[in-house]
Parts: sequence; structure tokens; C-alpha cells
Amino acid sequence: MKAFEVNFDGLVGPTHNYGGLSYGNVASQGNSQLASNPREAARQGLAKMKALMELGFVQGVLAPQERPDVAGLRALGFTGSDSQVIERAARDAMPLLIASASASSMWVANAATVSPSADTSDGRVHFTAANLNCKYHRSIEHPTTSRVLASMFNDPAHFVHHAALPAVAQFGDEGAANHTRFCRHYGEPGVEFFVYGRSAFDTRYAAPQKYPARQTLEASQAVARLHGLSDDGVVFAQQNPAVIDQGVFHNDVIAVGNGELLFHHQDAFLDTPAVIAELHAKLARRGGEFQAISVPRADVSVEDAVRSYLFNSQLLSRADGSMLLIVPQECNNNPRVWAYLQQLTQSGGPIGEVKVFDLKQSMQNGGGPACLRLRVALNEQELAAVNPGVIMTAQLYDTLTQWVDRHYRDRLGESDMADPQLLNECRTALDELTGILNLGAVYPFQLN
Ligand code: SUG
Repeated sequence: MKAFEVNFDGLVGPTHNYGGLSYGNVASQGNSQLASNPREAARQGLAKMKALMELGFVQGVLAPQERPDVAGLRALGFTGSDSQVIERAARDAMPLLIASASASSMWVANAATVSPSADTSDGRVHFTAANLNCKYHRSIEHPTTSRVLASMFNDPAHFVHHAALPAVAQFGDEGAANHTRFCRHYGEPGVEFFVYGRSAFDTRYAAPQKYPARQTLEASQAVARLHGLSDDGVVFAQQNPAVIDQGVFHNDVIAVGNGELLFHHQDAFLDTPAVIAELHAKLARRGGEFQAISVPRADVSVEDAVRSYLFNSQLLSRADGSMLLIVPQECNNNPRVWAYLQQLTQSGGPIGEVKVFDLKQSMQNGGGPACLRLRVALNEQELAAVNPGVIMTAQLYDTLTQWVDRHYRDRLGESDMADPQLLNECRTALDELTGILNLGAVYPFQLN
């Protein structure tokens, strides 16, 4: 049976702003004084979706969330009408209001970990929503994420949804940002690669000194168990703590994999030779031939990798067997990274072409092309069982672009978060969106 890797991209929400909320993510920390442009952000994301659809890839869309999260603010003690909750939070706890207004659910690589049916013990596609419990503004995403995913993948014959792991740091789980799958063909059993930042229970493991390691080994192991993955089909690897301390807050900031190929920085993992050897051996048992492209620090420093987001790229398989790398404009702006990419595509290796996208609005919060998409490998039957409302078409692109233009502001600064009208605008837009994408009621304001 034919199988595909479908990329579901997060649609940027109407409250996209620069809140400076993510300690350890240098772009987020550095750009908190900027005003954002939510309309442009959403349009940049939609342009990438359209371009990949036009290149022949199956492309989907994942809906944004209701923000500010008034229900969350109520749980923290703010009372009154919705407008009063926002006004009181603005007066007494502005940082909390900013966190509650974040559009961070757009980075759907963090929405969930997904295991294709070829890897799981019951032959169904498994999803575990990520608890994202390292940061408050992200920890509030998973209840709505779970409802949206359940509405998109709503056939229990094919799809299984697991709730997020316990919301404690010991089970910190950031979803697919630390998960890659290697395989010969998407429909065949593969090797799932889980990268963690630290162990929560075993103090013998190294850990970063400065910035948090968001993903724990124990969380990755729990996800693999929940999904019914076999020991033969998984590799757990520790991220190099030194690069976390340089701003590599997820593995997808320093490595990307697809098919039989891992494209990574020399300093990505704690014990690279052992990691490569295990991936090689396990993929060989699945009939695949593992290959790694290791980018030397002499060509691209970790700092350049973090600034350019070279590895937060999408590595896509073309019909002719070659691979296409989707990179952000920042790679083009960095002379060392750009020179490396020229040499890479001319070397006769598996990556034959690079395409550049302007995703600046998202990049300024540390979200590149790979952050914006959740990969779901599906066979033909499973693809047919996906809610068709979320699959990108030329018409859906036009509808969504017009929807963005109707509902989104072109400027948001910190003081705008205090405007109760922003919540109404967001709800009006999302109510219409659930109709466009045929999601049913998924948002708190629709469920009350
Ligand atoms: O979790 N930024 C996100 C970026 C996530 C990128 N995702 C992947 N690498 N897969 C984060 O740090 C910044 C929000 C702000 O500061 O306003 C933020 O949440």
C-alpha cells in the first residue's frame, strides 16, 4: 500500500506576539521588545503550506488556540466577567497575561509525538499530546491540542490518542521536536529516534548547567511504551548538554532526519559514534541503510546553527528519491551557513536542493520551518480516514488567507494584550475557523 509523510502545519493564531517567555530560547529572549505582526506571521506560514502542496506533498493544517486563556487565568484566581479577568490580570500580573496570550501552539512540532501504524503493536497510528510543562505558556496547550487532534484523526479503527504525560518536570515532554523516525519507506516498520536532554531519576546522567533540558529520558520512554514500540524499533539518545546551554532547547534545532538520512551537527549528541552505530544496526534489521551527514563545527558553529536554524529545516523526500531541504531565510543571510548549503547540494549527496522561506515572524520567537509542522506518516487507508477539512487545497489556502485578512491585526505590542477586544476577535475568528476546517466544537468558549 502507498504511504505518505503528511506535514500538518500550525496556523499562526491572532495573538502572535513576542513575550520573551522562553528562557533558553535565544530568539524568544532577545526579541521581547519587538511588536509583532500576526497577519504577516499567518500569511508566511500559509505561503509555506501552499508552496509544499504545489510541489506535490500532502499538506495539512492544525488550528491555533483560544487566547488569552481566560479559563487558565480564572484557575489562577482572577474573577469577574471575561473582560474583567483580562483587566485585572493586566493590572496585577502583566507577565501572566502575556503568557496566557501566547500563540505558541503554532509550533506544532511540539504538539505531540506520533508513531505510524507500521511501528506500533496494535497497527494503529498513536498520538501522545506533549505536556510542554517546562513553560507555563506552553503547558496550557495540550487540552485543546488533544481535542483538535482527536477531531482531525477521529477514526478509532486507525488512530489512538493518549493524554499528555503527568505534568511534572520529571516527565517533561516536548513532543516531536525531540523525535525523528528513520525508515526505508514510510509504510514499512522504522526506527524511532527519541532524543532527551536529561534523566529525571538517574543522577549519573550529565545535564546542562545554564538552560533547562526540557525533555527527559523517562518521558521519552513512557511515550515509546504507550505507543507499543518494540525495543528493536527505538533508539534513545542524549542531547549534548553543552549545546542546550548554547540555545539548542530542542533536538530539532541541531538535527533533522527523514527516510534513511540523519542531517546533524557534529556536536548534537553526547556520544555521536554510539548513537550512529545503534541507528545503523537497528535500521539495517528493518532492511534500511542508515546514512548520516554530520556538519563539522569548523564549517558551521553551534552559534551559527542556532542563529540561522539550519537544522530546523524540513527534509522532504521527492518522488525521484532525492531530498529537498526547506530552510528559513536566516540561512541565506548567514554567509557561512549559505556556503555550506551550496557545497552540500553540489556534493552529489542525498540532499539535492534547498528552498528558502521567509518565516521571520515565527523565527523571531525561535520557530523555524520544522517547528511549524507535525509529521504524520500515513498509509492510503489512514489518509482517507483523516478529516478532509484539514487537508490543504488551493481553495482552502484562499479561504484561510481571506480569513486571516479579515480577522488578524497587523501589529501587537505588549499593551495590546490588555485589550479585552482581542479575546473577542480571537473567538470570532476561531468560531469561523472550526466551520472552515470542519472541526466541530474544540475551544473552551465553544464547549461552555
Ligand atoms: O517553545 N517559542 C517556542 C518555540 C518552539 C520551537 N519549536 C521547536 N523547536 N520545535 C518555545 O520556546 C516563544 C514565545 C514568546 O517568547 O513569546 C516560544 O514559546
